[in-house]
Amino acid sequence: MKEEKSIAASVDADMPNGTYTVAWQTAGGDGHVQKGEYSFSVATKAQ
Ligand SMILES: [Cu+2]
Repeated sequence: MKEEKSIAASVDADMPNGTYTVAWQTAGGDGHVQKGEYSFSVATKAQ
């Protein structure tokens, strides 16, 4: 059975519009480094 886990991080509530890249790194149960990155955009009208 695959065990699902998650990581959460908070960000500022009023981030300026733009594209942000999240670079994450952690280790698996056997100590091997796991890492990756993804991007997301903030685009609110009231700025
Ligand atoms: Cu491994």
